[in-house]
Amino acid sequence: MAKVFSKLSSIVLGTTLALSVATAGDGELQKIMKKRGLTENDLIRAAKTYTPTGGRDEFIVFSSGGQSGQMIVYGVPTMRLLKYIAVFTPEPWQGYGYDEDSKKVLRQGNIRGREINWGDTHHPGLSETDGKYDGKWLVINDKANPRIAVIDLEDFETKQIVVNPIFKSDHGGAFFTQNSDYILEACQYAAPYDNNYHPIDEYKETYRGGVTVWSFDNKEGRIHPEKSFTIEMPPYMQDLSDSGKGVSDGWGFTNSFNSEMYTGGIEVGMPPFEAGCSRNDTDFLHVYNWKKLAELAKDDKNVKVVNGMRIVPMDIAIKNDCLFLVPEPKSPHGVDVSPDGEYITVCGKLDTHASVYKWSKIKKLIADKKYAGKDPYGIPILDMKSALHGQVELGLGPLHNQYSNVDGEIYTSLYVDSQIVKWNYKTLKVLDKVNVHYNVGHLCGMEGKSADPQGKYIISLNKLAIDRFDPVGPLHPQNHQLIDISGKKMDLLVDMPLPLGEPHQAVAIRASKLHPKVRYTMGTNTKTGKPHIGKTLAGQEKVVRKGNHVYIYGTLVRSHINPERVTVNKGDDVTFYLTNLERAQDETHGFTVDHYNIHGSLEPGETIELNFKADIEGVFPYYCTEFCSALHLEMMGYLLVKDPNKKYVSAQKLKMKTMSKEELKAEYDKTVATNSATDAVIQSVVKFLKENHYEKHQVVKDLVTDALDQYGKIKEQKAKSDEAVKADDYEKAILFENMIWQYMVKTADVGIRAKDALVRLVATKQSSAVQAGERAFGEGGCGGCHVIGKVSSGPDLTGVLQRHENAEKWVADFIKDPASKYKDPYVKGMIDYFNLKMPNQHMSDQNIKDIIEYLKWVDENANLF
Ligand code: CUK
Ligand code: CUA
Repeated sequence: MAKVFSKLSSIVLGTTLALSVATAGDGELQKIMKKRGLTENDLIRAAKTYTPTGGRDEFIVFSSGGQSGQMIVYGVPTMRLLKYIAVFTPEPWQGYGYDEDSKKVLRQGNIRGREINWGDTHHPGLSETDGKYDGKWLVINDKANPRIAVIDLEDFETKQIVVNPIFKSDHGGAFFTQNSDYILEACQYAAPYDNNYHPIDEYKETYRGGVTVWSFDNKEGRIHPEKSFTIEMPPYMQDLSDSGKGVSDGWGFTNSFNSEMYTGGIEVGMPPFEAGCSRNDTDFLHVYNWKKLAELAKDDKNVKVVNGMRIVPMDIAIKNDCLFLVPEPKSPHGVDVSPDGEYITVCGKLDTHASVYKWSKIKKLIADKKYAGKDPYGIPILDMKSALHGQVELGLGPLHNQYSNVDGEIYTSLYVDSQIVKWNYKTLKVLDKVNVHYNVGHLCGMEGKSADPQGKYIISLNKLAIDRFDPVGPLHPQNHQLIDISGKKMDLLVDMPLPLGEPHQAVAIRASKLHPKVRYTMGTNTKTGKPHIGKTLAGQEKVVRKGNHVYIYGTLVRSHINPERVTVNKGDDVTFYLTNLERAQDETHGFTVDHYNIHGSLEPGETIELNFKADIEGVFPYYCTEFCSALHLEMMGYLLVKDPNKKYVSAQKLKMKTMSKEELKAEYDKTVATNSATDAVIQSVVKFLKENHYEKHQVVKDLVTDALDQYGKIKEQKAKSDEAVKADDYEKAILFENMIWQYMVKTADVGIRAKDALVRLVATKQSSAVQAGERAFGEGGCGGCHVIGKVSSGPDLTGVLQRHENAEKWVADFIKDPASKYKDPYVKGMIDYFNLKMPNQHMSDQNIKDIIEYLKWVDENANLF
């Protein structure tokens, strides 16, 4: 323990700003380039994406996780993975699907009573205000099991899953309307709305497509199924959709790829779907007035209800001028509305063109009731030519579009050509193309589908990785490629393999728009945001038995679980209510009972519920599964399950040698002495913090609150220790003194972090030369011998510029060529004292100049070290 203490005090006293990064001078850079075969362009690309440790990203991307049923969060431009968000699939790290409250969310996704534990996520959508991302909510669809999930961007947790009760699959969702009043979800594979069998020969009569318009409360972040409705549509296999915005707000646009209403049947001698679905030259873009339909749907007269879903039948929609069809080149895929809502670009997978429709033209055709005809269901068809602004030849397999901040600029993915095309949807001119690897699906622009696209980057969401990465077996990762679009030519910067599923669409938002919390109000059920019924505060821990059900109200805080022993009978139902008492940032605890297939993740302030039946007899350790502190391994306890019908014979007690009373007393004294020395260190930190008015800086204040929180627990332990001493039980007293030491270490740990942060804040501002100097000091290896504010294996450099005449030059010369001064009596004395010679670090003149600036800054702030 004494050793740990001395290490601790040296950390406290030696608090420095030293950095430790490898050196990289000019010559070094050339060497690395040669060795790694890098070009100058590679270096420029690296500089555009590399972010030094501690740096942040400008944009945050939410990518679908494809068949993983999850979402993937990463940063741009670094392409660093930040999180997987559990959505439709159990995810043990987050406890999702392993604790009761998250299970409730997951089970909202049951379909016809069946638990479904995966999803095929395709299209994430960010909530909008005036068509701009507001950073509040994230939604995503599941194509396989038609569902929409809502994720709260305050904590990145899934809060709601809503099943579409009439669709059998969905695809064209989830798309927010421009003020997030509704979320559009289009059907994919047409099927009967009810759950009954209908022969496929009755496809045209009984199979249906459609678009569900989910009512969303943007304040509360929940979908309200009872206020939602579905627009009945023909079984044309609706595909991608987009909601209008700006001038086209109130309308929705949905593609389709089987206006042939082909029904396949290889086994009965018919050509496969792929042939039959692309027989016609055109399919239909569905254009519908969801806003007007939402009003109509409120009246029971206008709806029929199937499986609880309010459906507006086609004839009602037609009668009220709310549903139209516009021909589009066959088997299209993406449809994307421009930032102002005036242009609607449709890409046909089988057509080399992109077709740009103009909203004002469509609107006029509707107003003038100028129809080119009607489909078999009586839906008016608008004339394609009259609705088009124009078509542009882009290349093979155009799929999806994104917009940038430049007026008219649009980016389109070419699946077959494996290219991205930059073009202008107003002038209909192609501007640039770049190759990607390989077979791109969606693109992700920075807020690129909002009313306020940011430009800067486009991410190519590639389907295949083929030869891009080290082989990992026949199943390859996906590949997201970051492209710089700030220049005239696009420039592919970097690849990122995604090893989780096949992401379809991703959406990006400025990081500055997100404000996630770091802790919950104590005892929160994070899935509801309300106080948890099992909320337990320190001192309230208890075990309650009700019949065969045992309820444990426990707490977790560094580094113990309370209670540490629980005994139940075989066959009992067991409920653990656990609360994480921490307030400190990032102090999550995990919890499991071995063998019982449960796991919880407790973020600071969170309460969770874990349920299981203690159906096997034995001894089951339980423990914290996050390495939360130095004593994390000790954060454990035992669940003992005994069979009430069994007689247990007690084992022979081993005679163990125990310590004498004198030995115990000596150990007690030693422990107390260590504690008071540790306390002195803490007090020195506290003094520093107070003198420098830590309370003026919120970041530091939070850290000090965390530290004092730990320190405040000492009093109670001290009372227990003193009580044990009074009762002559030194063994117990030592244990309580050890507990005190634990709290002190935790206090000091956070206290030092607070001090470091405060030094940064109160020191005079560093000029760029000082910063460069500090970096050079660290990277040049100076910190190996010199610790600012402390004599280490070399002299303290505080005040070094006062120690010599014409000191700036003296120090500069010395760094440049130390050997030239080895004979200088002062230097010689130092060499003898430290038994070390200052080595030549081959610093550039610029580095040396900067270091001198840094040393001046050190002197200015000498009182802080
Ligand atoms: S889809 Cu996958 S590449 Cu579901 Cu948006 Cu086009
Ligand atoms: Cu808490 Cu490990």
